[in-house]
Amino acid sequence: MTATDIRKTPQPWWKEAIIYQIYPRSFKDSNGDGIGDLRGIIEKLDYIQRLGVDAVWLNPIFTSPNDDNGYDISDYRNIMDDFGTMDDFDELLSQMHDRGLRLILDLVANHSSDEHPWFIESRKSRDNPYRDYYHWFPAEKGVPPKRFSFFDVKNDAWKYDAHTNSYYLRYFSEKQPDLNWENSALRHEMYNIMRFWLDKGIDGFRMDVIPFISKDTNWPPVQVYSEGPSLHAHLQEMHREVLQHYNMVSIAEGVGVTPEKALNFVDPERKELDLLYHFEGMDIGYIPGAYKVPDPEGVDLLKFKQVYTAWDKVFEQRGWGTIYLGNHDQPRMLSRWGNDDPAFAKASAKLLMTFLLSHRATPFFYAGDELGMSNIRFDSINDYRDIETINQYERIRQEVGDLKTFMDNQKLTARDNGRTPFQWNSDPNAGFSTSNPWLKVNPNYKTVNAELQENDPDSPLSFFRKLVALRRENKTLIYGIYELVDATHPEVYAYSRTLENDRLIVLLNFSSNRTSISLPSYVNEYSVLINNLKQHMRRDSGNVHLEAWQAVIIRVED
Ligand code: TEU
Ligand code: CA
Repeated sequence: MTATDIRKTPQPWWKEAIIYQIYPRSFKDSNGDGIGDLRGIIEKLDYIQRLGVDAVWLNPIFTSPNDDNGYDISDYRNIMDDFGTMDDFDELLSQMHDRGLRLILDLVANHSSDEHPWFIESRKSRDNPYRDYYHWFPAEKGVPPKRFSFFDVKNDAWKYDAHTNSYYLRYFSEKQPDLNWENSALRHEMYNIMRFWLDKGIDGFRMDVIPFISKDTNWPPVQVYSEGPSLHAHLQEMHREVLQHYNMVSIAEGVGVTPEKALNFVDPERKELDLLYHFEGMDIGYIPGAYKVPDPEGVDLLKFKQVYTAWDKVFEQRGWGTIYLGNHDQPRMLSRWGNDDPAFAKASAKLLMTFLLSHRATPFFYAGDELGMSNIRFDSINDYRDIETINQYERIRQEVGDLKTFMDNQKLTARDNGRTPFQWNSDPNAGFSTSNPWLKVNPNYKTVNAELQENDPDSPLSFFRKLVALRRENKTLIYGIYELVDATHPEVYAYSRTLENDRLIVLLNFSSNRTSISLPSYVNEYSVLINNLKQHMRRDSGNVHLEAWQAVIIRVED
């Protein structure tokens, strides 16, 4: 897309937006039950607005038994008791809109809770009208063909249900039965649920594991779950029936989607979805094929550069990208990709923000990362609340595996590391709650919290606000062509962003060592737009010298 294209055709709001993700359970507890809630978010809307972000993505807020913290929905048209009431929701939405903030909800359409009325009916008998809302396999036909479950203790996605002598499919927990999208009646139920929330005025949906919704019900052996036979037919029907009728953004959680397949979801010509976020970056630094085992070699920056460069290329002509380094399924980005040692935490937190806000992609920024929140590194399995960790622990225990190594690995990789309560201030429970929180607070909250950083010009929080303003003031950071600089440098990730005759270069030293890199030959003079350290970036002839975790964006001057 050229600069004239951008000027000529008004771009959708979500291309220029920064989307702030809030895990409601951990953001702010307003009624002292130790669980975050909608009124807590309302209390903090001024804070959110002052960040300068444009939209908020809330993880599921719907009625749920919370087997998987809301990703198991038992009533799609009601608010989870823990989080408040529909009146609270209406108040939140209207106050967000008053502040110019958009609201994106989390649509969990691949599966429901087993406590949803549909499933309660479906499991009653083989001829129940709701039977085909789910995937059942009659046991007299033998054992169903292998399907993998992320959360099952034996990774077996078929769960036997004696009442009708059948198995039901669930890629996740046994309380999350997969919905049958090959059944048109179910699809239209889901479209009505989407209209219900869109008619209330929400601004979009993040769609949970949406690539998985289509299944070949002959159950052939498959390795890839994100390319079911009718997947794109379903998404095109969803677009026709619902999405095209609203000014909204549709975002695929692109689990299993490769760069080659991404445009099948978000090429505007296909009239399916708008955005997709991928997982390829999230595999870096883990041993391939093992369950979240950190690579002793750590993060391979060359691989990291290759992945994010490849994903920028996907959207060079059509579609639009997204970028993230943390969310509720990932450990804290500071601990995973930066260095949370106090000597480097501040600099590396700011460097990671600079990475996220300087790509040609919509940034998804996870609440707490603006403070440099880091992994809590639980010692005991009893501290964990995440079904994924708990069931994996049980699997290894049953296999008489190495639980100590598993627990050590979870200190870097567990999802609960990214779900600890938001650190507001140095009051008890970091000001998140007046009573014991549902998940322990990181003990570093006395030194890492929003109140301490609010008026500190050198804090990660202040730096984030500066970056948000910089991105807004420089369309080159949003729309500029991306080009990798020095692909082989082992410590520095550098890339240029060019829009017409404006050229910026982003220089990120992803290491705890001082290093240097030669600037492209076309650089003579430059001005510094932002630097995460007080120290200037030293230059001698064609080289620049970067301190540990130093992040600098320069403008090339003629
Ligand atoms: O995640 C889908 C998914 O693939 C992740 O569960 C990830 O692969 C897993 O966490 C391994 O790290 C979505 C939601 O984001 C996640 O929170 C839910 O647990 C899951 O779907 C089921 O709804
Ligand atoms: Ca609460």
